[in-house]
Amino acid sequence: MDIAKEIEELTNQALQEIAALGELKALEGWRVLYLGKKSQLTGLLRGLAQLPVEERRAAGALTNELKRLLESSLEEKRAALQSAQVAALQEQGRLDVTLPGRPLLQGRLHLTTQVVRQICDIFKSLGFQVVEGPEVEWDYYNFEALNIPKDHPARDMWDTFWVDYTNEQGQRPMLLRTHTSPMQIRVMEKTSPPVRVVVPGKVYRYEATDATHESMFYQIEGLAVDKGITFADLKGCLFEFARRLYGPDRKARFRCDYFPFVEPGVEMAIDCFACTGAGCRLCSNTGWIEILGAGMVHPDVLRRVNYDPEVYTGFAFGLGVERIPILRYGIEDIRLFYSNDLRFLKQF
Ligand code: FA5
Repeated sequence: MDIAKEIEELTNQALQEIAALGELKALEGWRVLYLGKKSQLTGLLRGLAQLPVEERRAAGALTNELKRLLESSLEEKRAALQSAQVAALQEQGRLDVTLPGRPLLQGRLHLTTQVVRQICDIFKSLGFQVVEGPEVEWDYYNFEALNIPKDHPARDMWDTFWVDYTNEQGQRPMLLRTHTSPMQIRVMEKTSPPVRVVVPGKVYRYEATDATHESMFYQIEGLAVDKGITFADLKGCLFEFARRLYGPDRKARFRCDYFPFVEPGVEMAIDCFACTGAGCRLCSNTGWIEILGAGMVHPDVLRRVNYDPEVYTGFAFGLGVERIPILRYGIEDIRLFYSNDLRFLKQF
């Protein structure tokens, strides 16, 4: 058949049919029939390539015009049917277009994620690299390699969730990490000094919870090992961190503490925001809130990963993340962080 005639017939038929349609669903059927992949129009467009060159140009123009016409008819009809539908609903009193729309809830980063990123940024600017490690950990990395052998009383410092898995020797060697310190060993095993890393992540403790203690919380571990690192570097680095995070007016305090994998060991505390030192429920009446444990890496730990403690020294710290925003915003209970109450989370 002559292509011009075929197009004319197709146009008439398509326009006649669309004019008679009264529903959006039927319009979709019309679209598939006249504009779909298997439509006559698609056949015509495909056939253009086979036409002799002298006919191709005119036939191409006609076919493309048909395509445009069908597409614009489709859009016009769709708009007409939609407004008819709205008008009908309004007439029946089922649609009140003057009602305000329902706002969509907007997601945001969890407060902890925001603080973790902020802390990591501070340490990145001090030359540290960010790495992550496993939450299900071996006893070896969580305890033994950190100078805490089996049956050592220091294990009582970390009430542990053990994984229900027994090895051939009848031992349970797997646990949920109680701190991020196992990553000290993992990083040093894989790298030669100098090392400067921070390790953010979740840790777990089987403990009775209260306003400043959760059974799942975040820590950020820090480790720096090189020739000639001293306790002054530890203090300088952590004071600088506290200044950047809280501003120059906040007081920070170091006191002796014991951790088997450092010597000497310290704890760092910030003056309590709520009572500014007078003593309250949040700081257990001490005026201070402990935010991290730290110290010089123990020579035995260095030896275990084949670092020579006569050549290399280093410092490490482990920081409780939630205590940072607790101090900054005056949050009265750490348990609010992970109880999924949007009224709390939406504030940050
Ligand atoms: C440790 O976990 C050591 N791994 C820290 C360390 C690393 C010392 C490197 C030396 C060198 P500690 O158990 O004190 O230490 O915990 C460190 C910090 O985690 C605390 O200062 C506190 O801020 C936070 N923290 C401890 N227990 C909880 C808890 N139950 N809930 C919320 N934060 C906690």
